Amino acid sequence: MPTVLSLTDIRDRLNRSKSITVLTGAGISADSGVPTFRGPEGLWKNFRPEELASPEAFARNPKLVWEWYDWRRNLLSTKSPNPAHITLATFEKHVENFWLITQNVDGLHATAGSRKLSEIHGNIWKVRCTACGRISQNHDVPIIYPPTCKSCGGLLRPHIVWFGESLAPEDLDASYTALQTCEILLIIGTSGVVYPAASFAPIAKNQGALVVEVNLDPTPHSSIIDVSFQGRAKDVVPLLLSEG
Ligand code: BV8
Ligand code: ZN
Repeated sequence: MPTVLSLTDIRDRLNRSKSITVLTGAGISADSGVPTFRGPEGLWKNFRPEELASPEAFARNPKLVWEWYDWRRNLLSTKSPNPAHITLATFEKHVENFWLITQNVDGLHATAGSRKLSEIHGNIWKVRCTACGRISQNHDVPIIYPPTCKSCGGLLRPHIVWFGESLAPEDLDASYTALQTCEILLIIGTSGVVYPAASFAPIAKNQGALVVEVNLDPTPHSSIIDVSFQGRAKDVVPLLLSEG
């Protein structure tokens, strides 16, 4: 009979743990008013991912892809971190080995103060030159199309990992190290359908980590999750990571 661990049990274990890895998805930013991808109000409801978040789409129609990202940047420019982001940024200071892996491109973890962080799908406020590869911050709202590189005049693209593109090796290395060494993996607000992030829970589980999930609904991970808390990230995360 699996032991039933209460929120207090998990909070105490998180407070005592020397090595914690956290994986977040769009659900943690939903409480900041940022639309998720696959929910009823999801971003993808009007488009198929391949239509916009892919190198083929950008090659075919860069203006359309930039219009979609410009719309998202405009929306995000009015959003702020919520208590879940802020709690994680504070908590990282109290743990010997802490790493936060986010699939989100909204930049809200960095804004909240998280520094031990891998933005494995990139960041919507960074652009990359398609000609010379230079990466820079760009907060222009709206974007004046076509956005061009200050160094070489090349066309800029969002510095985001699109479907069919590889993740940055340094982000994968940092993520795998964190997953293979953590005592606890805390998964917050992800539907667990996008790879390679969808393979992260089994990696931690296989090396003996306790896997805890916070989500509104059950997910494909739920079969290997040790403890699942059903609720909003902004409510549950501060309870789990409070000093107690
Ligand atoms: C790669 C940038 C290979 C875009 C994104 C078949 C099998 C295995 C793999 C594949 C396959 N077919 C294709 C692939 C590969 C593909 C993939 O996984 N496809 C999926 C759809 C099957 N993966 C890739 O292409 C990756 N690259 O594999 O490279 C390769 C190798 C060598 C050489 C070349 C290539 C790249 C993946 C990255 C794609 N980019 N984002 C953009 O954002 O503009 S992915 C996109 O989905 C977002 O980044 C998002 O973060 C991510 C995951 O979504 P979630 O974060 O989980 O969000 P979602 O809306 O789905 O879920 C929200 C959850 O929160 C829900 O569970 C909900 O219940 C919950 N929630 C809601 N509100 C709350 C809440 N929880 C708590 N509180 C709340 N308030
Ligand atoms: Zn350039």
